[in-house]
This record gives sequence, structure tokens and C-alpha cells, in this order.
Amino acid sequence: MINTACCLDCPDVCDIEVNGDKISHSSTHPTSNGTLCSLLNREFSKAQQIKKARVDGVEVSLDEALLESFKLLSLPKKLLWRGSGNMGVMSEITNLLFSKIGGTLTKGSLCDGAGDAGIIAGRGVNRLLPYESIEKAEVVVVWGKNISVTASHLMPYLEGKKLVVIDPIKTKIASNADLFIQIKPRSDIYLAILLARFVMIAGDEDKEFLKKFAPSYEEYYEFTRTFRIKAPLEHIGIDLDVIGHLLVFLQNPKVVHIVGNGVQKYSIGAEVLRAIDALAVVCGHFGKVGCGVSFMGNSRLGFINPFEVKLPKVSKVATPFEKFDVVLVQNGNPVASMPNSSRVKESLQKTKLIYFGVYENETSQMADIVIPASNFLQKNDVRLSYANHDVKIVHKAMESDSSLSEYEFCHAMFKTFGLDGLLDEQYYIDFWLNQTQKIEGKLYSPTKNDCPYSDGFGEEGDEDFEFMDDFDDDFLDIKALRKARKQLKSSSDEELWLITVKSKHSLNTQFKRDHRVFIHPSFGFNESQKVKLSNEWGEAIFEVSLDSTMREDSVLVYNSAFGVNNLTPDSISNEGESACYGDVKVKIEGL
Ligand SMILES: Nc1nc2c(c(=O)[nH]1)N[C@H]1C(S)=C(S)[C@@H](COP(=O)(O)OP(=O)(O)OC[C@H]3O[C@@H](n4cnc5c(=O)[nH]c(N)nc54)[C@H](O)[C@@H]3O)O[C@H]1N2
Ligand SMILES: Nc1nc2c(c(=O)[nH]1)N[C@H]1C(S)=C(S)[C@@H](COP(=O)(O)OP(=O)(O)OC[C@H]3O[C@@H](n4cnc5c(=O)[nH]c(N)nc54)[C@H](O)[C@@H]3O)O[C@H]1N2
Ligand code: SF4
Ligand SMILES: [Mo]
Repeated sequence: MINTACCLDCPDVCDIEVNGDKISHSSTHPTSNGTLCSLLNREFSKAQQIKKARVDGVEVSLDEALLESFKLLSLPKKLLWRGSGNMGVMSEITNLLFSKIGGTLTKGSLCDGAGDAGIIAGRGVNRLLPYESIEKAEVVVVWGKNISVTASHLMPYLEGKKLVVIDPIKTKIASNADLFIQIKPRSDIYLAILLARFVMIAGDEDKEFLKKFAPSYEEYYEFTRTFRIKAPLEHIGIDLDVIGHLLVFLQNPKVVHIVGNGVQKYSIGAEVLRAIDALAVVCGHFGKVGCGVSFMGNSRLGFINPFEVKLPKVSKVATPFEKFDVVLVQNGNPVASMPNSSRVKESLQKTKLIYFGVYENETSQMADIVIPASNFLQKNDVRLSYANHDVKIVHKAMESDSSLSEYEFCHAMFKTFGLDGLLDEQYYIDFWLNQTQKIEGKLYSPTKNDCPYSDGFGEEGDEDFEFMDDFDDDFLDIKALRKARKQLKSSSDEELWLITVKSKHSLNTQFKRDHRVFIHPSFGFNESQKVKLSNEWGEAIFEVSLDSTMREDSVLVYNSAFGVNNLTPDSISNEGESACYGDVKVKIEGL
């Protein structure tokens, strides 16, 4: 039996045991209820790995595919586009290859980049809030995070707490909340700003805390006053009673805000996080046990990364693939996961494409060369979490002679190119492990901190919290852009917000995918009816799933659904160079 850890793109980082080809949840995992999540248990176990390398659609040996890859990677302009299919740190070793052969990397994010940028602007550094601190809270406010689906091991920490859920979708946690605000998409920033203003109008701000850690709060109050009350309330779609109700929860001394990706997939995503942080700061809900704002954190904080290289970078959101002779896609499925799929496809068609991945997908189908990658059970690695400070050793639990680990791929390429400088695999693994802290037999990141920001903000804890003093909601500009495009493409009017979220049976575009669109019955469509969603970015066909809990101004499609990113814009957030999947409306037509 081999003890290892799950490397899927999930915050939980479960310990698992592998016996032959049987995977089970490790009994030592602290939040385990003894069962494996259905993603790993069912979907991962069922998924068919790519078994054979291909060149121009013809199956070849791994050696032949590597030789052809060497030829393509010898071309002058080469790009490495890496996704997040496997979260082990060794995934990044391909940076060393690109550094040697002179390539380009990507910058920005399809995931949490906007929120992260907003947090850094306010707090100076994005530190993780440990689960233990969430456990000690009395009130938990969840903004746009579907915890029971996307971070199920956080669920026990919500038990016994007053729960407020702010989400346009009635998620499972929303159904059990003490207060559920079914907010209009993209309006959290106005709610957070209004709440901070009301807290200060009532004189309920934590003056002692603010004087010490955020002395410019009076200026922030002036900033919040520049927003009128009635118009934002109408915009959010709630009335003053709801604000009153929410303010009572915020009066509790122990409040944790748990913020998901949902609130920040917008051009103003960074500012949303800044406004939520500012609300928590105004209430004094920071740097104390049972308080804080939890978002996706930087798991590499405090580590020296041996794979950090200095290379030119292009946007990960609107990547100009056509500018390169060859693109290596590793660990991702950009054709389906990036916004504006039709642009992505067009752009990729103009270059040579090497796909290095575990499964067949839209990107492997377009590739000139396909190299099967080993999955996380078939290689050694180190796994960090973007939700807590745990560090896990990933032990190879299965052999595979039909696929390559990232290290093996790099090793083969270094050899063919006649390069030196790649050290042993164990050297890099130890490089990460040697930086961890060992506490009671478990490994933790060097920045493990039971009560982040208790000394103050900034890298050293000696800085003040920086409030936002302006923000530029360029949605209107996006509208203008749309209008211009619309005239060009003579597309029809868009009406409904397109909300895209994670599904229980898929991990982004891995595993079980579907064609469903969830919509309120009032539109008059029938269950399972085929409909077309369209806008100026493109169109896709979906199957109706009626849901009376939906808002009537929105439709919901899983981010794993086929064709969903035909409909999303490749605009880039104001801060953080992140994708704005939520900045979009669609028109729906029955077929
Ligand atoms: N089963 C499963 N688990 C996963 C993943 C998966 O694909 N499947 N993916 C993993 C990854 S990569 C990530 S980044 C995390 C993401 O985890 P989450 O942040 O939980 O994921 P999302 O599904 O993107 O969005 C969460 C919620 O935001 C809401 N939302 C959308 N727009 C708004 C808005 O304007 N305001 C508010 N308040 N809410 C809004 C949605 O309705 C949804 O309920 O999950 C990880 N875990
Ligand atoms: N509309 C919309 N689109 C979204 C989102 C959204 O909310 N809405 N969410 C975004 C988010 S949060 C994220 S994180 C991105 C994710 O987007 P991507 O990073 O592109 O991830 P996946 O689509 O899951 O692709 C994962 C692929 O990685 C490969 N893979 C798995 N393990 C390994 C490995 O060990 N080695 C190698 N070489 N390959 C491996 C598999 O073949 C798999 O097909 O999608 C984004 N796309
Ligand atoms: S996908 Fe997440 S919940 Fe499931 S085993 Fe992996 S880390 Fe745990
Ligand atoms: Mo993500």
C-alpha cells in the first residue's frame, strides 16, 4: 500500500492510500469522514488516459513523438501554455526547459488572479486563513463560493455557525443559510461598499483596531459616501431590510468571510475583493482568532521556487498563439477552458501544437503531436494547497510505461537538445520539502500562521491596510466594445447573465461533462428542450434543465459544459490580468 495525496485542482489536498489499482481515503486525513469524494472515487477512476503518442494523427512510439517534439521545439518562437490539471509543484519543471531553449511563458490567470491582486493591493500580501480560524468563527459570510461542491472538506467547519450566503444561485449551502441574498450577478462590490458605509454611519466600526491598523478609514468612509443608497440597492436587487438583517450578523465579534471565485470573474474582480476586505477591516474582523477573509491563497508564499525563470511572458487569457512557431500545451485544455473559444481555435490553427496531457480533449484533438502524460498516481511530486498550509509528499503509486512525467519529458528533451543543467528528480523534490516546517510529524509551508495579520498588514506585518479610493467599472466600456462588435457581426440583443460554475462530476474540463443550461421555468421552455445561447462572441447548443430557484435575469451553465466558452469574452480584468468569464450576457432561442 502506498500513501500519497490527491493532486487534482481542488483545495482539499486529501491524503489517499493506493493498493494496486484501488484508491481509498487515508484514515489519517483530519477532515476525512472515511470516504473518497466522488470525483476521485468515480470520475477519476473511470477516466481513460491517453495510451499512445500521436504525430499528425498517427500513433507512434513515445521516442518518435519526442523526436518530433524536439524538431518543433527547435523552431525559433516557442510558447509554453500550462494549465492546472495537476497541482503538483513538479509540473513547473518545464520552465527549466523553456529557459534553456529560449521560449516564452504566460502571465495572468484563468482562475483567481483578479481576487489575488485586490487582496495584495489592500493587505500587501495574500495570506491563507487556516481552517482552524474558520472553525472558531461564530458567523460565516460566504460570497460566491459553492462550498459543498468545490471544497467539500470545508463543510464541517460551517457547522453550528450563523451562515449568510451571497450568491445569484441558490446553492446547497444557500438552502441551509440563516440569510440568503440571491444577489444580482456582478454587484457584490456595491453591497460591500454599502455595508461598510452603514457600519460607519451607525458608529459600529472598530475604532481601536482601525486607528492601529487602518488609520485612513475616515477617507474610506468619504469614498463610500460617493455612492448613493437607493440606486445601488436597486442595482443589487435588495431592499434596506436585508441590509439591516445582514448588519446584525456583522455586529458579532467573530465573523469570517469566505470568498469564492464567483465574485471576481469580472473586470472589477480585484476591487470586489478589496471592498470585502475593507468591510471586514472596518468591522475589526481581521488578525484575530475566528475572524478574517478567506480566499484562494498563494500556496507558494514563503518558498524559494527552483522553477522560477526569467522569460518573456504573454497573456494567459488572450494568448496570441499565432505569434509563435510552436506551442506546448501542458496540463490544460485551453481550447475549452480559455474564454472566447473561437478565437483560441483560430489562433492555434496558425501554429504547430504539441499537447502534453493525460486525457483526450478539445486541445488534444487539434494537436500536431500528442504526448501522453502520467497522472498524479504515476509520478513523484510535492503538493501544496491554495486553502491551507499543508504540504503533502506525492509518492509514485503505479508504474506507467506508456506515459511520461514532466520530469521524464524534460529529461528526454535536455538529452536530445544536448543540454546540461537538469539535476536529479529527487533534488527538486527535496528542494521543496527542505523548506517546509515539520510539526507533530506533518509538513507545513514556511508561512504557516495560525492568526494571519495579527501584527498588521504588509510582508513584515508593519504596514497599514490600504483602502481603495477609486474604482473604474469599465463594464460600460465592455458594452461599447460589444456594440461595436455587434454592428460588425449583426448579432441580436443579449439579455441574460451567463453564470458559469464548477460541477460536482467534473474538475474543470476533466471527467463528466454535459450540455445543460439551467433556467427559470417562466421562459416557457420545456425540460430537455434544445436551445441556442448566443452573443457576439459565438454560440452553443444546450439542453434545458428547468430550475425554479434560478433568477429570471440569468442562466447557469457548468464551466465543463461543451461549448460554454464560445460565449465568454477574452477581456482582461482591471487588475491581476485575469479572465472575466462573468462579464457577459446571452440571448436564448428555442430550437
Ligand atoms: N467539483 C469540483 N470542485 C472544484 C472544481 C471543479 O471543477 N469541480 N474546480 C476547482 C477550481 S479550479 C476552483 S478555482 C475552485 C472554485 O470554487 P468556487 O469559487 O466555489 O467556484 P465557482 O463555481 O467558480 O463559483 C462559486 C459561486 O459563485 C457564484 N457567483 C457567480 N457570479 C457571482 C457574483 O457576481 N456574485 C456572487 N456573490 N456570486 C457569484 C456562483 O453562483 C457559484 O455558486 O473550485 C475547485 N474545486
Ligand atoms: N466559463 C468558464 N471557464 C472557466 C472557468 C469558469 O468558471 N467559467 N474556470 C476557470 C478556472 S477557475 C480554471 S482553474 C481553468 C482550468 O482550465 P485548465 O487549466 O485548462 O484545466 P482543465 O480544463 O481541467 O484541463 C486539464 C487537463 O490537464 C491534463 N492533465 C491532468 N493531469 C496532468 C498531469 O499530471 N500532467 C499533464 N501534463 N497534464 C495533465 C488533462 O489531460 C486535462 O485534460 O478553467 C477556467 N475556465
Ligand atoms: S478532488 Fe478534492 S476532495 Fe476529491 S480527493 Fe482530491 S483533494 Fe480530496
Ligand atoms: Mo481554478
